[in-house]
Amino acid sequence: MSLMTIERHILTEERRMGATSGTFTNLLYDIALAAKMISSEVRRAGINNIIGATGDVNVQGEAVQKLDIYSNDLLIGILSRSERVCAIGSEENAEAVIVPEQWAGKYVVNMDPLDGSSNIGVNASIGTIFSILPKQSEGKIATGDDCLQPGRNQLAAGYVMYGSSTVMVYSTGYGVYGFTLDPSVGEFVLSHNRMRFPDRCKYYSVNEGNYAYWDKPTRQYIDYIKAVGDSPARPFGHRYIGAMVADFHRNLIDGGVFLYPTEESKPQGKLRLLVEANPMAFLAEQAGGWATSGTGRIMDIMPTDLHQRVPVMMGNQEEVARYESYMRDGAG
Ligand code: AHM
Ligand code: MG
Repeated sequence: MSLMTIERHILTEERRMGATSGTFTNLLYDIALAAKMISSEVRRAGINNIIGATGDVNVQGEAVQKLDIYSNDLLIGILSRSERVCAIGSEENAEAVIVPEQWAGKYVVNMDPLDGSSNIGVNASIGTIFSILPKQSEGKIATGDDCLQPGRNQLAAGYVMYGSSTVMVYSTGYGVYGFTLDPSVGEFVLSHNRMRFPDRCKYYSVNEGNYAYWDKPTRQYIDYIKAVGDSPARPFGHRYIGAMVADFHRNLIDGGVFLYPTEESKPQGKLRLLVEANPMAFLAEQAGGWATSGTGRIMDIMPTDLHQRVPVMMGNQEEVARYESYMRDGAG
């Protein structure tokens, strides 16, 4: 039996990228290690809440932390001492974390340590999203601007989904690969080789409760995919978990599109360009799909702010193109 573990796979990918120092491999290992630790904490979340209920102290006498804070602190702790990373942009931190000179490396990581955190309380899927970029500034110490790069600069991106099993999906620009955590041995093992969106778009994922607040072309597009018709076969099924990682993952495997459009009260949508939209857009394109803000390719947007938001539509390439034409010309 030949098992492809994530460690072996990452090593092969680094060679393909022409990188030889091992730094990139080790950076992805670090993320996979953090993912295993977060996964274990996620699996204990209900127990910790019971134990921590009286004074936020668990059985070892440690303070019980909220899962999103735990994940953020863990990832920043591991990455900032690894000597592989110089700056970290996190959804949980107002400013970029700049790694001090003695530990500074050559990569930048933007991340959402625990996305979909409103799902924690109801035992539904959540995820970690990451984006790896090259350092741009001169010198050893990074600046906050190193995090503000367009998505097309990404060297790698991925997510970890804490669902019925824990799955890590990543790409270094040579296709998309998914690994399932075998909790009995603590290894991520290749389970989804060369992931591609199926040609048929079966599902759409959007918070349809906001229909009344969407712009007119978005409403018209959603009306179209819900109407009975052929080529493409409609109506599409509707699936929405409320955690981008889980909604994206289903659409990637079964065929679909994910949307978070603008709303009257959210003129830029809800999702963050650097920590949510760009890494998922990188994966979407690598899996034969596409990702648009409605007016253009997400990965071409020049960021100006770490927490900038962007409207998102991604997945099946043909449907993303159709949505763009609705946004441009209105219903046909
Ligand atoms: P979060 O970063 O605060 O968890 O919010 C992001 C999440 C996404 O995972 C998900 O797609 C979206 O928010 C759901 O939002 P809504 O509840 O408005 O549908
Ligand atoms: Mg998030």
